[in-house]
Amino acid sequence: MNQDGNSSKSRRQIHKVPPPVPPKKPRVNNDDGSGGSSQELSSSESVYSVPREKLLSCEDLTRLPVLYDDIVVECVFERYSSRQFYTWAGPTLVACNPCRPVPQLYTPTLIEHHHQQVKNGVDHRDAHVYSVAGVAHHRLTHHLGSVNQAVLVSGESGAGKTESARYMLGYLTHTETELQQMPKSPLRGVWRDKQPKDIQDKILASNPILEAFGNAATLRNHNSSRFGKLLRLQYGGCQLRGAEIDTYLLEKTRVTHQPERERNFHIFYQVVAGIKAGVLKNLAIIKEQNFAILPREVTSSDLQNLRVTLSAFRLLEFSENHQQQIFEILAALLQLGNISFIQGDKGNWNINEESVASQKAVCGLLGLSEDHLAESLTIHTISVNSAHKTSVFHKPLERVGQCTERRDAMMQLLYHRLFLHIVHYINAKISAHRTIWSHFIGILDVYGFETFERNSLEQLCINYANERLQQAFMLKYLSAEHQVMKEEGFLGVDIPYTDNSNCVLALDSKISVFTILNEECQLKRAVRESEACERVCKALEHTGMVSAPATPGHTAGFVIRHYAGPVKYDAQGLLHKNKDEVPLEVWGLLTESSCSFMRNVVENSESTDQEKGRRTTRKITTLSKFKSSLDLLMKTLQLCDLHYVRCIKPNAGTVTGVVEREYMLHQLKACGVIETVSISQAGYPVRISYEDFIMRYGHTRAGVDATTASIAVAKSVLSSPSSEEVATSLCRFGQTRIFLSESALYKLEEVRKEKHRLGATCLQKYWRSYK
Ligand code: AOV
Ligand code: MG
Repeated sequence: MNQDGNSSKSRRQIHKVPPPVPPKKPRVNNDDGSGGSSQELSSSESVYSVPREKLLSCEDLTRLPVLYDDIVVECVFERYSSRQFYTWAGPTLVACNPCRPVPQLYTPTLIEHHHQQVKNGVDHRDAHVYSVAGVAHHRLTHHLGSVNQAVLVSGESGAGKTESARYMLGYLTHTETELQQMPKSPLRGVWRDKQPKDIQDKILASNPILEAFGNAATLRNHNSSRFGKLLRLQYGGCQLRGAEIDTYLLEKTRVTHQPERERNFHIFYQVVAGIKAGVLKNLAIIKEQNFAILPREVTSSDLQNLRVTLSAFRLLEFSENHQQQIFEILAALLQLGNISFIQGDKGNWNINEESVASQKAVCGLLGLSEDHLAESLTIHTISVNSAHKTSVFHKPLERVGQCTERRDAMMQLLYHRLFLHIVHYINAKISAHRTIWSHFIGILDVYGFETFERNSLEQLCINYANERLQQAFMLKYLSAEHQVMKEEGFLGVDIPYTDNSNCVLALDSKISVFTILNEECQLKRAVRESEACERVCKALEHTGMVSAPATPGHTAGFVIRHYAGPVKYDAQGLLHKNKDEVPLEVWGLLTESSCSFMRNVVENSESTDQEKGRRTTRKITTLSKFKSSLDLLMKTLQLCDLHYVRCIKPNAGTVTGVVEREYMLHQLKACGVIETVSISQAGYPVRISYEDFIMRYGHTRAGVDATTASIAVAKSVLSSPSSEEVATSLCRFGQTRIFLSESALYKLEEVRKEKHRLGATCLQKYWRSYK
């Protein structure tokens, strides 16, 4: 019963005609936000049939009259130029980074405005990140859909994921406050907490702490998240009861190695700023000291941010003593980075005289003996098991690289464990007891797709995570949508979309990049990274997803064809990082510390045997750990209604005022927005069977089947006075189900409420009068 075959056909035909190619030059947007210079905008002639005013007023890309790629991007572009940073693509929100503060976009009045829009089920909700949070909240509190909700925020580095997540959290906690001011409902009474405001403040305070410890200035983003995060807001009834934070893959190598022109984690600069200003004391650091692990200057904003971190610590009930202990570990890390080595008479390595002061400071701060520290960093301990006893031999390390590797392993271990300790402590303060919450709204903010000049294991993991999320998006949204439409006989056509499952398979299936790199790490022999990469290329070339780098030789590695573009991964360091071994000697040193806080931080319960320095037969690699945590995340997401925010950067450098159209189009394509637009133009968020429809909105009559009865009811409620037919924008009748737009649903619900009010006896009369 396809009532609309024609219009869908014509839409597709439009798709097949190649559009005129728009000019490729980047455009400069005027800073006054007036929409760029008018001469430049005249190039919108390439948009032939869609006038600029129409593009500007188009809040939803799926409602564009013509669906050429360049018109979609033109629309986003024009809106951006006139400071309309948000646009819908069906249910997905496209959020463009304004690259400048726009406080007027995030006011309590606007929160209230969007809250009302969601509550009233208005037809066209204004495009805003508040609206996404609003819908998630509304579905959760009204038990529509699968109840648990998750908002997936994605986009390249610097596109605005963390900011979007922050604004959504702002919305959800604000709305909560509003609710609390409402008169007590019976349900709310049951769940009422003593101090709900307190829990909100605590959840909000977790942000600055995690950003201080987990974010750093990179070339692409001055506040780049170097870890992934899922924040789950726990709800009991309608009330926010607590929250829990999961973190993924902190980029701990940054503690010891910072890419050129990038910084270490913010917190280190905050510590130094704090010592200089006398805010932090007794950390065995003198004000003039310089640190090897801190490239780039400490700035005045580091001191301001330290104050924010400190007040967040207080809000989350980190005691003064606890804070001091945390800062002591950070100070010890700064000093450890200054320890260098010098060769002795017998070819052995010792701690350099120049760094003896740092050595002393580290030992004082961490409760270690100076000799033991020096030994652990420069001497290899070999234990040999014979029939009766275990003999231990000591052998000085031969190369200075081995000593610095030890030192770096120790620093990375300590920092990573400190980070986990802080997350754990925060969770203990903000999470609600399982008995008082039933559902959650998750906000997922993971690092965006990354491609640098040199890419290593970190990028491999990050890009893999993005592939998995992209796949979930494709599977859950695009292909499902496509399938449904086809089954219901609306489109009867294939809309091609980029399926990235081959790439995911090449990365993580039985014979894949991951398994080969993991196998190489199990081998007893010395690491041969370039050979491992060659193996990867040979074994996977046939997939078309993996290839050898174009210029072999010194640039060993492999190239992966990701959905967002090809990325070359360097062989160097790949297996070493994947093995992620903590040398036995370092483990022995730390666990024998006289500082119980440090011991607790290091020996947390999640450590594997291997991490505890014990010998195990099978090594657990970084890749396998990361894959398991992602599998778990995907499982969690499967139980949720998913909402998508796609963040887009106007230019690669996140520079204010520069808009590169081609670059935007690339992102819109890579994250599936272009495809979403073509598929979801049909935009019917609600699809229910005729049986369910008639049960809910009508009444069964003898001799009339559910389909006929449903169509009659739908027509009576939804058709305009002048016509018998229902507008296809409101509703379509499929083979098995009825497809409703949001406004149609709203109208039907209104009538249903009325029906209940009037009572079943008046029903007949009611329907007649409605006609
Ligand atoms: P990311 O989270 O997507 O990158 P951020 O959310 O940190 O990116 O945004 C990068 C910068 O862009 C911010 O520090 C702001 O200066 C600016 N920005 C982003 N969104 C907005 C907004 N809505 N209004 C004003 N300015 C904004 V990364 O974490 O690097 O992948 O690892
Ligand atoms: Mg971020």
